[in-house]
Amino acid sequence: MSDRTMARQVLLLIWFLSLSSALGQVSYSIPEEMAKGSLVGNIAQDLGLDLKRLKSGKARIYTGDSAEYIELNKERGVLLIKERIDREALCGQTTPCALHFQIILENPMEFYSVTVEVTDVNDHSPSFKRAEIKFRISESAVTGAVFVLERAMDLDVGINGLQTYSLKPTDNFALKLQSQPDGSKIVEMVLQKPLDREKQEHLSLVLTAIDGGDPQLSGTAQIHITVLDVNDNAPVFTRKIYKASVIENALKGTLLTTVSASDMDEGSNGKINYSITNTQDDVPELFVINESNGEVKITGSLNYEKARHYQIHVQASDDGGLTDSCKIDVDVIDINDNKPTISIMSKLTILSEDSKSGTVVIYAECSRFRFW
Ligand SMILES: [Ca+2]
Ligand SMILES: [Ca+2]
Ligand SMILES: [Ca+2]
Ligand SMILES: [Ca+2]
Repeated sequence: MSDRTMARQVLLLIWFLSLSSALGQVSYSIPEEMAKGSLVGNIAQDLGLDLKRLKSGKARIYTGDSAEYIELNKERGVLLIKERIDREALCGQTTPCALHFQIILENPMEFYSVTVEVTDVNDHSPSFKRAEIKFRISESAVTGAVFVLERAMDLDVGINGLQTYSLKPTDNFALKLQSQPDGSKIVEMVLQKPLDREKQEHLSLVLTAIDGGDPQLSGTAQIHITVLDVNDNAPVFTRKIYKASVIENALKGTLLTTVSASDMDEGSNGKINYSITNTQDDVPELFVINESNGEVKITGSLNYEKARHYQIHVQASDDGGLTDSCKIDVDVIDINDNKPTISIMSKLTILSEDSKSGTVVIYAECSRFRFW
């Protein structure tokens, strides 16, 4: 930064007070972080002192107990940066930030008050203490539900300090900022669109904090949301009607068919139990279902002659009590398992010698037990 540019930035105020010794006051304004040796101000000119007087008066800076950031160059009659000034270290969030010191001369004793205002430079980005914020939110959370987010910090002040936030993406959540009396903001996100664990179990959002410097600086925090399951899906059978056929002499334990249902929920909300729900017939005695894998097996003796068809009603239920049902149409296949029986309907008790050829001796009916 050239001296001329510097001079333009310097705000100068001089008051001379009529005391026994000529007491004056001068103020400068400089940005923080100027390099060592940079010009603060032409103190000799601004106080109306010549360089000889500075030397003869052994002009020096008196800061009391505070650190000396600024030095007096008596040869040039100027104040220079002695130590880099960090406004944040010097004043924190206090504004304005200024250095106060005296310039003391002897023979005769004179002293002048000097105030150097240190203005802020946007040399800090807003930042979050935690780079990751985690939430576990139920998929049943209602629209309008509010979740408090973390605030960011920006060590700079004024326009260089934290100004606002943004949240992306905005598919499910919207950002809500609430201004506080102290100027800070409560940062929240509000559920806009219900979550659905079955569609998206994990969401990632980025919260960005932005300051008002030129150029703007920003800091981000990742928001990780795990969507917790609720039992909002019932089991669904792959088919409403299953068909099966079985020979009537099938052994106990023979696999008839396997039914299958699925449930989009997680854990016990999606764990399916199968059961046979017939109550009015002998299906429960003849068939059994494996409650976890849906295998339907023969557990009793079938008999084509007794029943040729069964309808098994099966229910799938999750641990939350949601259900679906299906039926199995079972055809029993006939096996030739009945020996013919002969019933003698009538017989002639006396067979005469002269019976004509062709006389019916025995009328027999041959039948198999059939029910048609
Ligand atoms: Ca700063
Ligand atoms: Ca800043
Ligand atoms: Ca379920
Ligand atoms: Ca669910």
